[in-house]
Amino acid sequence: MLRSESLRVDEIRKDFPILQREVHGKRLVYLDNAATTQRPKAVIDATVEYYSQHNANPHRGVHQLSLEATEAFEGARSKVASFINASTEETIFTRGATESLNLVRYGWGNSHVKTGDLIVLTMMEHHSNIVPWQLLAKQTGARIEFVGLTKEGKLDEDHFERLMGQSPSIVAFTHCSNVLGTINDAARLSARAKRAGAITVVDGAQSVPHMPTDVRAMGCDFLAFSGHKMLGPTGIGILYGRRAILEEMEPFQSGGDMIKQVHTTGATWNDLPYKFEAGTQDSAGAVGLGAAVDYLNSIGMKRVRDHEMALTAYALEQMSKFPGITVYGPMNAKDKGGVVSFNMGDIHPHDMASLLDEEGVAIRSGHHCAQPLMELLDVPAMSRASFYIYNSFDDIDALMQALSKARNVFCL
Ligand code: 7TS
Repeated sequence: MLRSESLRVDEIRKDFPILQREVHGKRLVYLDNAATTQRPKAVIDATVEYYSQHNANPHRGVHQLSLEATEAFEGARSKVASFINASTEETIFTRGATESLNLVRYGWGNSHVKTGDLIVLTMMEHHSNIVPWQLLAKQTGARIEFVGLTKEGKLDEDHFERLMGQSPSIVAFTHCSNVLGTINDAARLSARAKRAGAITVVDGAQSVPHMPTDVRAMGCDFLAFSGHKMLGPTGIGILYGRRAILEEMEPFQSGGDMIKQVHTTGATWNDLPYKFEAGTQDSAGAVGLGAAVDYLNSIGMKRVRDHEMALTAYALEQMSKFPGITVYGPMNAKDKGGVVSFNMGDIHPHDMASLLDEEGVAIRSGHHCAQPLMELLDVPAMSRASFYIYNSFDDIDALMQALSKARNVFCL
């Protein structure tokens, strides 16, 4: 296979201070990007600059610093909104994908879902897109059905279609699986779910960081994602919501800034998006996320996707040649994000990850917060390598070398 890198990885790596360090005396090969990515200096500097020069509470003062903090905070919102082709009113800051999904569960679910309603999820969801709906179902008496998967680890389209025939009220699915890497056709699924009368909730935690995103083209009602999986700080994320739905939705949390007026007899809600941003927000986190968006835009999301596809194709090719390795999910890089989950013989994934760590190779092992999927595939856990813009073909070679070593250690 051609090892042609569409990105200047050697140049990109220089922007990431942490990639300069060693682990156990070895070059750090960071392949745990689906858990969290590393931060470029531009993101670190943007948060330091905000705290050093502009820090105050946005929206709450007329003094210079408060105005500057407001400008920085709202400027970050504009950057994120254009990144996903949304309006700023539809771009709500949250603490991350998990909080975004909980916002929909409370804000929309509490007032719309009734006993006997159907919530449709898929067997490849992260717990963050399962448990909120289970709690909603418990509270309301709704029922949940999970769309099954094909042998290849793709969505069972016939099953999806049958469930759409039952007029669900919510269809929530991941755009890209954090375990199988499977990319779902979010536009097609959203359109079908809408025709069935459902609202559509797309978990974009593993897609927005890795490919061009256009919420209008996707046609979903909600899209949730996290800053820390796209070079940004932890503790900041986004919920995109379609304006008409957000307008009629109840607030999630309540307190300062989300109100228009409060009287002893009641309160009225602020305009969008503030209605859903109660209390002092993580403005430094938002500024950092804005810088992350700038950084990704400077590369171009199409190039990000192409680079990850090339790495994934190479990793899949190497792994399929490697005796004793089982890879989970689609084997064609076009169908998946930069995520390769695998097991080798009966080596426990935790032992595998520890052994790889000794070689400087950071991967994740475990159930990846997708226990229903582990049960479906009948494995307790998996090892997972996941890629981003600063990974190279050399990183995958290092992974394969470490896997060879593991095979020898375990005498397979
Ligand atoms: N949805 C998906 C598809 C995810 O992969 C994750 C995190 C979340 C939601 C939750 O994101 P958070 O930022 O709110 O925590 N996934 C992983 C993972 O695969 N390994 O560590 C975290």
